[in-house]
Amino acid sequence: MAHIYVAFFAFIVGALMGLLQGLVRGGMIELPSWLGYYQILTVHGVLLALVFTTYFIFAFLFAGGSRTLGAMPDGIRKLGWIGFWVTTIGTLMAAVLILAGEASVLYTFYAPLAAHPLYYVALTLFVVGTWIAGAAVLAHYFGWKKANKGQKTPLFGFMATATIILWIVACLGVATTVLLQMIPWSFGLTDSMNVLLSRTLFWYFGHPLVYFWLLPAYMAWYVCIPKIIGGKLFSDSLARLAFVLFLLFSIPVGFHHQLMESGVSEFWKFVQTVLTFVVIVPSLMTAFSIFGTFEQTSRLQGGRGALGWLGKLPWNDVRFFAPMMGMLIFIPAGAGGIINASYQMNAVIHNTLWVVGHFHLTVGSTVVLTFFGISYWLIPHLTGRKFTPFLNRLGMVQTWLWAIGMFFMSGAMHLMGLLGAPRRTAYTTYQDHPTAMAWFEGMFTNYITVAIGAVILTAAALLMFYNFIYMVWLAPKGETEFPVSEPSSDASTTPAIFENWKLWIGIVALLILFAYTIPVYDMIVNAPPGSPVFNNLIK
Ligand code: HAS
Repeated sequence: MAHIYVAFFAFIVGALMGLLQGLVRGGMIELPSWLGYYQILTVHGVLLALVFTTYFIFAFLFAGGSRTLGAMPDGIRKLGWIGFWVTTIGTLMAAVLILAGEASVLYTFYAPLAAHPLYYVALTLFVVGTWIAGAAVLAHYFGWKKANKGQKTPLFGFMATATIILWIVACLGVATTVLLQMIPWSFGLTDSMNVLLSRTLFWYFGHPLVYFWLLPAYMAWYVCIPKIIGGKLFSDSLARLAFVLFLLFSIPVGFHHQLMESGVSEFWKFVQTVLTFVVIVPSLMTAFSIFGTFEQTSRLQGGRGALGWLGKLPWNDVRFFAPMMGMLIFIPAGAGGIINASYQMNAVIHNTLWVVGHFHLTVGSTVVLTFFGISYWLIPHLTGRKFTPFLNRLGMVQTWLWAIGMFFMSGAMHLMGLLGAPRRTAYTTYQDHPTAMAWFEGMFTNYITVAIGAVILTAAALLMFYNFIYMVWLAPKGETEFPVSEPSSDASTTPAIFENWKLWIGIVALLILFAYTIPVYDMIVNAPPGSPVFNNLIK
């Protein structure tokens, strides 16, 4: 619950900043002089994409671990608390600096934009805190494994372990650039830095970061949804294989965020693009598994014909409906990702609003709607309250509002991006504001449409925040189930090799060395003159 409190507090502040941004870009309001556009964009991105997600994920992993592996031993629980406090100190420091206007560097904090040096210390604490909390998740799982030698581990624990290993390996990149480049540079110990290397280390982390968000949503799809719809998971082995593939292939692909970066040779971009297309496969396997689960379950309940089984799904149960809406949205969102990863098409969409549309569909809809769906049973489960029909109705309305708001906002962002609307700009730097706005005048290619979507989304966010308050303090006392599905028939035949973590970590290391050693060596040896500090650039 401690994680959930921080998550939802960050959520509501971050969401309100999103509203301000939509209205500013729609030309409907002007920010007061003491509040910068990049400052609110940074608050929005950091609070929603980093703080809300990370805290929610740890809440889910800890709760699910206790549910499936047994109560956490005291020592491990203490480790979890230490992780929580270190992360929270980092979060508070970062929040104060952003609000003070000392770190308006957006959630990607690209050099040569510079924040206050303490901001990088705050980020370090954030990452170290999550590592400590992650160590607690791993210790719980490996403790269970030791005590139950030879037995197959519960699927939830297996998936949580893959997610945390992915996170720890991914963070090595961002930790390297922050500790070795940004901290010395921002404290004035070095007077320039290798920006290309820093961006490369960031994206080594930045892409697996999106799977750190996605995998817990997939855990709910694989482990909880089958139970909610009254069935069993289609295949235990297929689910484990998908997570192993994510672990292997989600890291050596960061160059697909740098396809337009001149300092990386086309060969290495090609290699990492191929690997990007490999990491699409486990998502396609997931789609297959989920369809399989839906169809198998519904047919057992009497669903007939090619599509008749659809009618058997519990459409009016928000615990199913919210994640299901996320799944549906992931179909176009994933297709958008495949477009982004295709070199020539990336040249069309890179640095445009299309990318912002893409991540509002992926993390902002697929992942977040799934997290809302989880909240509707996880929070009452933890607070000892009931999942009431009233809460279900509120949840259904909230899900529809979120999906409709996102349709307008993200739809308009995609179209405007295709027409060349740039991302991340308040139009103050390179064109007269009204002239720039006049480029986009269509019904769906308009900043007004983005703003309308943002207003509907804010209504959805406020309702979600009310639902959170209801679930914590107002709902009647009682019990709510933490749904965990039984594995279906093939569970006993799940190959033992999936539990061989040393093997998977070894392969991860080899793939990373293959994809990064030569290009990183090139960047260091042929480094261009370093970039000076531009800390006044965006104030
Ligand atoms: Fe992405 C940029 C490529 C997935 C997030 N991405 C971003 C950024 C973010 C982000 C935040 O190649 C911006 C970063 C920045 O600030 O600059 N992305 C991909 C690819 C995938 C992908 C290939 N992205 C995600 C996910 C994210 C996310 C997931 C967050 C959670 N992305 C890119 C690229 C860029 C990029 C380039 C850089 C662009 C640039 O130039 O700057 C793939 O993983 C997508 C695979 C997904 C699928 C969909 C499978 C569908 C499923 C649902 C099935 C539905 C069912 C329901 C079962 C193939 C699993 C049926 C139900 C019934 C009832 C019918």
